[in-house]
Amino acid sequence: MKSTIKFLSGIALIAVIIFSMAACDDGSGGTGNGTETNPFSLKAGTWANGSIAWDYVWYSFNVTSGNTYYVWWNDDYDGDGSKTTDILVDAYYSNGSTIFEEEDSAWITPQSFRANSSGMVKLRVKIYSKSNSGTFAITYSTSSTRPGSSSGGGGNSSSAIDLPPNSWYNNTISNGATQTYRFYGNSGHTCWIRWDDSDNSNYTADIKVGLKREGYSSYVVEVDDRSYDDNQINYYFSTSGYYIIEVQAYSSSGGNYRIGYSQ
Ligand SMILES: [Ca+2]
Ligand SMILES: [Ca+2]
Ligand SMILES: [Ca+2]
Repeated sequence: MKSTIKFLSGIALIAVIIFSMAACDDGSGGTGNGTETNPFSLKAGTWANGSIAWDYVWYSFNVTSGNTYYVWWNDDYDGDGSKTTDILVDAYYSNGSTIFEEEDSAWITPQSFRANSSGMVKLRVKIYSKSNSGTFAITYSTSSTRPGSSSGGGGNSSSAIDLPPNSWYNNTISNGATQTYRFYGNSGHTCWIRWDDSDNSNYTADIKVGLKREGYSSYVVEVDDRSYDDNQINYYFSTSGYYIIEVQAYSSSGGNYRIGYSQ
């Protein structure tokens, strides 16, 4: 009896190995059709651009038990502003057990998990609001640093903090320091950059703010206190691309402030 069980489990093991080899990503990415049975395979560190209208879109990658994995997505509200729909994401092991469910955001902070078994993990992307179909991008890595790529819009090689649209980012700054923020500007749109500091509120830092295109040294909006404008810059983008907001501590004593943008 024992030997029969051993034999059968040996067959099962071989079947599992053959199946995982067949399902294994060859490293090029881009296989699959996005269904649950044939998910798009993700390549570590590479952004996959997706679109969704009403159904689910499935992605997969293979994990090794004991290793930690990080998943990011770039969508409307929680991304760099280049994607047009808001998504929720579930993650499952191949046996169906849940890793995370209904997660809304993974841009500034990735969703991470330590694999408790080896094999395929599936990500199920669903649309947050059915009236808002559009684009998103998703990726994973074994490193906690968000992968950069022009295709996914995450190519942040600088120390700039990626700023999601329509939300405040709270920060502190010391005297004489410079801090930078990065976001995606869409051609044909006007962006509003607003901040609260000691000039207009109870925040303690006095900051001055400027705007430049990523990779350029000249400013498209010069660094200025701008308290006479009620702490805001509005700028019309004639060129799409990444822009850098530069914040400089203006007073002798630093402190805290908040900043945000919309377009
Ligand atoms: Ca979301
Ligand atoms: Ca001032
Ligand atoms: Ca100021």
